[in-house]
Order: sequence, then structure tokens, then C-alpha cells
Amino acid sequence: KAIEQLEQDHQKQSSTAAQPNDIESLQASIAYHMNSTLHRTQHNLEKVAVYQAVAFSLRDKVLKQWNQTQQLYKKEYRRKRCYYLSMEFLLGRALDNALYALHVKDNYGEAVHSLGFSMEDLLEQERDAALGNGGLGRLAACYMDAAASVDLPCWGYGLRYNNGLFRQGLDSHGQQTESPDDWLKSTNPWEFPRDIHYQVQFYGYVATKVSGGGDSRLSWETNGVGVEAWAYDVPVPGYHGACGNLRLWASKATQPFDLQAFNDGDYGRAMAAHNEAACLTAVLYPNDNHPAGKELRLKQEYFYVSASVQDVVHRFKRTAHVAWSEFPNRVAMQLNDTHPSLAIVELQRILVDIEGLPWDDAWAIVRATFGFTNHTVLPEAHECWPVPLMEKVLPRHMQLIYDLNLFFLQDVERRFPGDRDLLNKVSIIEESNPQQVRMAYLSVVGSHTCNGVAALHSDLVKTDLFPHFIKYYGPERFINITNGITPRRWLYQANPALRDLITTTLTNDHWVSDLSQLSGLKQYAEDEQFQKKWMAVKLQNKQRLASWIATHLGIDVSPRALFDIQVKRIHEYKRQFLNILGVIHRYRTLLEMGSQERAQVVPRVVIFGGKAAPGYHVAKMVIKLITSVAKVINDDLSLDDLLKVVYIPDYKVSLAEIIIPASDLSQHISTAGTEASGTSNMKFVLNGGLILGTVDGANIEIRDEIGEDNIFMFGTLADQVADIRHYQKYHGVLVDGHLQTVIESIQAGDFGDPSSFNPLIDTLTYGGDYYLISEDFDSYLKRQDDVDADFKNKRLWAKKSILCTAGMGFFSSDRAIREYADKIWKIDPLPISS
Ligand code: B1H
Repeated sequence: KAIEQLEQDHQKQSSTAAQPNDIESLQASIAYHMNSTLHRTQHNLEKVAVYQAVAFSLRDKVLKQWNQTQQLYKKEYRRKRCYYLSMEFLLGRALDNALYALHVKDNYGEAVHSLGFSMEDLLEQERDAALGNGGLGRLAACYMDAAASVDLPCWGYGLRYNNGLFRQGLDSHGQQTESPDDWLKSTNPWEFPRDIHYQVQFYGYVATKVSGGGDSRLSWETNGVGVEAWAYDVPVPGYHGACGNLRLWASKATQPFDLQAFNDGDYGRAMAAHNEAACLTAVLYPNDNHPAGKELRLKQEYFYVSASVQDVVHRFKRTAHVAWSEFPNRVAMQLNDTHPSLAIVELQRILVDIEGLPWDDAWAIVRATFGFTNHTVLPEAHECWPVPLMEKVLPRHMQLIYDLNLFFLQDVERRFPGDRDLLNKVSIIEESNPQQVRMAYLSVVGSHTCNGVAALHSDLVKTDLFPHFIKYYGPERFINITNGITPRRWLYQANPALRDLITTTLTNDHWVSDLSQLSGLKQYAEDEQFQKKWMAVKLQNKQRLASWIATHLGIDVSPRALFDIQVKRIHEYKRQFLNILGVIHRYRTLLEMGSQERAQVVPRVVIFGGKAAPGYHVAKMVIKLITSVAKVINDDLSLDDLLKVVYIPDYKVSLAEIIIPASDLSQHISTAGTEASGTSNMKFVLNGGLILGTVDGANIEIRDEIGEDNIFMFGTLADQVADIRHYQKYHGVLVDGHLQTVIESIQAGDFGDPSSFNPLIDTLTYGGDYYLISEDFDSYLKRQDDVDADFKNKRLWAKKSILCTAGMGFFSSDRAIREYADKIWKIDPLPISS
């Protein structure tokens, strides 16, 4: 009681206490943290220490909001909350984001300046939190920001990987190198270790336990084989005073070491369990759209799921005093793809084996609790776990999966008697050798709603991925929620010049919280003065990127050239190959031109960035081809700077913040039907960049919102792809015309030893050109010509660029997260002012 009283008093005090944000107070607080928290004196004040001191100072303020928000959630424990379950959160840097969220950027800037430092410099000291691979992980981060900014009571659960996504370098041959991202090496001010931990077990066997009352339950016995999950909380400051929470789990050994072995002098054995436990969260698997299928990954998934579900159940039990059937009225859990889908089985296990609920009651609770988001229709991206592996690592879960599959199939049989084909097609167990657990099917069966992430994708989820489930469940269970991005990071923070121009023009910055207000810019699209200001901002952002490129890569590019950018994970379906083949065509065309013709050419800088999964050889060859072509072109002085090619290594969130505002054109050119949504397309257009793209993913909805005149679309449509592949299978692939010339140029050794590119070129012909590069090549080149023509008309381009930004209101993550809250989670906002 006494503590509760103290806590309440403290809350009252801290919520009413004026935030001392004057420059002097901020300086004092920074100095305090330098001395006390970091034990630094003026003699050992490196920039990184000053960054940390500033971060600790700001963190105090973030914490106040965090406490206020989390206390409110505790008090309102009857209100339903959502937990976003994702194995990836690609957060990037925190300091700048928090400065804006707390509306103290200017004052801190001044405080830091008068201490003799520049804020720009200090921001650069922070390591990116790269706890994700690409779009899926960054989406989770944008949704955390949005949930906190629209007052939704939502927590994220993730893993605290000691090593985030690997750091990419390029060796002297232009090939990708990988090194560990030990981002936690120096103090991380943005996490709070908690004294909260859970036991997670593995392996073992299933026993029958008879209770005193005579009833028996199955019980998973592991003789103590397992690890502990320890909670680290990361605050997620929203834009209006609330602060969300992201709880990350780190693995630790249950016992620090084996005392017996230690006493025997066998230090290796003494530490073995400890080291093995630490392995679980040691590193993020570096695969995008491709599961690793390793035992360690399965253990990582289960570790994650078990800790998160135990935590949620613990919170429910602590506050509930109500029947278990209330659980889904208090708790929603969203599965970010299938990676956390064992949570379905884990909750069923806890309810049945530990809490003693009847199977059907438990299963009804489970299904009412989970929502499932699918992020890809690529067949190779779908997780399937071999049954023998599951049986070994998680024997009780495997039994539960068999049981729930049996009951599910029995129901299918009841509803569609004799339809054996249907039974096979919807079974969670694939009858291959060995049998496999289809995680996507488990996720559909164990949840109440499945959503895709863009309109086309959600259609494909129904027609291509789960058509047989529609027969059983009906179409209503499958919905669309088009992805969104946070305008705070991706415009307000990353593009200050554009932010200020928009705010001045619209007379206020309310658009940050209501992005649809950007439509107010439409009326200025043809205003010459406004166009000039708009393009001046773009030029400034291009200068910023050009100077980054000069400093870090030693390549000079002219900010007057058209900046044509493709930055994303390297994957065959994303077709960076198509882009670089187009570059070779452009190069050859330039070489053949006379000087008069050349005078008409729009200079271009083609920029690439992105990581290849370390085991993905074709993707690595694409990088090698791009860097080889870049070398030849950049060294060719005869081109008069009409073409430059830049590969930016180690593409990550903090680089995206510099690159995206600087684009004139960005490429989103996946084979139709393969890119579920894409989210960088939204970021580029929000920043006034035009798109050259296929009729795929969210490109389609972007077109619908900004108008087809303001986007360069090309290529095969999704519903034509299957037929073309079928045709190619029997008739082969025709590589002729421009594409043939380009391929011959590579094969002639124009870009170095051609043998290293042969396997890549073979993907165009042997067994069919699966990603339809040859099919789309000519229409791609044609659209590139349109781009050049439009770019020459400065006013036309400016108009299009303005209309791009003006039409992006729909793609705010605030809209998207509200759709999740309304359609899936059924939760209401819980504002801290309430
Ligand atoms: C997306 C993934 C993904 N879809 C498996 N699927 C992974 C699959 O580690 N794995 O095994 C990791 C990631 N990532 C992306 O999600 C889509 O390709 C994008 O189109 C989409 O915009 C993004 C967010 O919805």
C-alpha cells in the first residue's frame, strides 16, 4: 500500500512538474549525465560520450511519459490491449526521433552547440538498431511509432539480438563482404533491463501426470534443459505525449556455470551451457523472404514465443480475477508473418496442460486472440518445419499440432464429406518425406483474421495462397490492410527542408498527425514560384547525398543530374538485374551517340544499395555485376559525366534517411505479383520522388492515389505471369534486340571476366526466365525514355513531384494501425489525458 501511494504521488508530481526544457536546464542535465552516469570528465569527452549524455538526458523525459502511459494501462487493465509479435524490429536510430517526438530538438540543439558540439555530429554517433532485415522489420517499427502516436494501448515484443543485421562492405573486386553488427558493444541508453525473466525449455518428452484428484494431464518434461528469457524494455515515444513499449528478450543460462565442472578444472565444460544459452539471441538470421530452416532458428522462434506468451498470460492472471473466457476481451496478439506463429500452440499448451482448461474452450480462446498478417506469396518464403525436428525440439507442441490439425480436419470432413482433396490441401501437415508443418496454415487455422499488406497482395492471398481455406471459412476471414509508413521519421525528421516548406505553405504542421492534409498542396502544383521552392528543396537534398557520396565513396556526382535510385534487399524477384541491364543499355547508347545527340541527354546518377543474404549466391552475383559496371562507367571519361553508377554499401535505416529525400526517381520493379507491398515506394513518393515501377504491390494503390500521370508504370500484369511462364516452359525464352546486345556486351568481357556472370545470365534462359526480365525489358526501356523526356521539362517534373507528396495521405502508418485496431484487434485508443 505504502509503495502504491508513493508511486501515485510520484506520478502526480511528474505529470504536473513543468518540463525544464530551457537551454540552461538541458545543459545542466547533459553535464549531470556526463559526470554521474558516464563518469566522464572534460579530458575524455569523445563525441560518442557526449551523444550518450544527451541521450541519457532526453531519456529522463521519455521515461516520464513512459511511466505515465504504462501506469494508465495498468490502471485500466480491463481495457483490451494489443501485443504486436514480431521477430524483427528495424528501429534505426532513436535520438533524433525522440527529440522530435518530445518537441525539444531546437533547444537541445542549442544546448549542445553552446557546449561546443554540433547536434548533427552527435546524431551520427548512434549505431542503428538493425534488429530486422528489410520491409517486414521496418513496418513493425513504423507501427510501434504509429500506435504510440495515436494512443493505442499496444506493446511490441521482439528479440534483443546481440548482433543485428550484418554490416556489408565491398571488397576490391566489388563483392559483398559481411561482418558482425555488434551494436551493443558500447552503452545503449535506449533500453532498460528489467528484473523480469521466464524459463523456456526445449527437447525432453511428454509424460502423463495424475493429480491428487485423479484426473490426468499431459506434461512436457525436460529435466531442466532450457534457458531464461530476460526482458529489456525500449521506450517508443509517440508524437502526442504517450510512450509505448517494446519488450525485447535476451537469452541467458539458467545457471551461470556448472560448478562441478568448474571445480574439476574443466572450464570449457563449466561454461558450455552458458555459452549455448547465450547463442539463442546472439544473432539475427539475415534472410529476407527466405526462411533459414535451421534448428537454432526454430529454438529462437520458440524462445521468443514462449517468453512473450508467458508474459502476457502472467499479466492477465495478475489483474484478471475473471474467467479465462475473458482473455480475448483483454488481449489481442498480432502475428507478424509466421515467424512467431508457435505462439498459437504455446497458448493452447498453457491453457490445456497448465491451466487445465478443456480443449475446445482453450482453442476458442486461442483463435479469438490471434490475428495473422501474411507478408509474402513467394512459395520459397513460406516456413515449413520438418516434423522430426519439431518432435525433437518441441515434442509437446508437435503433439498439440497433430491434435489441432485432426480436430480441424474432422470439421472440414463434416462440412465437406468425402472431399479428400480438400483435406489434403488444407492439412497443416504436409505429407512429404519427411512430413512438414506448414506454418502459414497453422496461422490461419489458429487465428480469427488473416490480412495481406496491399490490395493486390490480399487478393493473391485469397486466390493463390489459401484458396481452399476460403471454401471452408468463406472470404470474410481474409482481409486487406495496406501498409503504411510513419510520416514522423520519413518526412518530418528525414527531410527538414521539405517539412518546413510544407508547414509554411499549409500554415501549420498538423499534417504530421493527419497526413491527408497534404492534399492541400495540390492547389500549388502549377504555381511557378512554389515549384521553384519545391525543386530548390530537392536540390538541397541531392547536394546532401552527393556530398555524402563524395566523402564516403570518393565519387563525384552532380546534383543537377537525375538521381535514379533503387535501394532495397537484393533479391531476384526485385529485379536489380533488370535495372543494371538497363544501365548497360544506356551506356552503350551513349557510346554510340554523336555530340549533337549527346547535348540532348539528361545526365543520370544511378544509385544502388542493399544487402544480399550471405548464402544467396545469385544475389551476390548481381552486386558483383553492378559494381563491375559501375567501375567501367565511372572510369570512362568519354561519357562527360552523362552517366554515373554508385553502389552505396551497408544500406540501413540511417542511410535511407539521407538517400530517400534526394531521389528524383526510384525504382520498384518487382515481377508483377511478387512484392507483397513494398514500403520504401511510399517513402520515396512522400518525399516528392517519382516512381518507375511495375503494376505490383502498393505501387498500384500509390498510382490510384496520386494519379497515373505522376508515376511511370510498365510491364506484365500479375494475372499474365503464369501464362507467360507456362509458355516459356515449352517454347523457351527469346533473348533478342536490345537485351541480346546487352548480354553480348557482358559476355564479351566489357565488364571484366564474363565467367563470373555466366550463372546469372543463365537465369534468363535455362529453365525459363522466371522473373520475366526479357519479357519486360523493352517496356522498361520505353518508360525510361519517358522519364528522360519529362525530366527535361522542369515545370512538368516539379508539378508531378508536388502531386506525388500531396497524394500520399493514405499511406500513413497512423491510418494503417487504426485499421488494425478497428478491424482486427477491436481496441480503442486510450489517451493519457483520459
Ligand atoms: C516481407 C518477408 C520475410 N515479406 C521471411 N516476407 C523472413 C519473410 O527471416 N525470414 O525468414 C524475413 C522476411 N518480408 C516484406 O514485408 C515484403 O516482401 C514487402 O513487400 C512488404 O512491404 C514487407 C512489409 O509488409
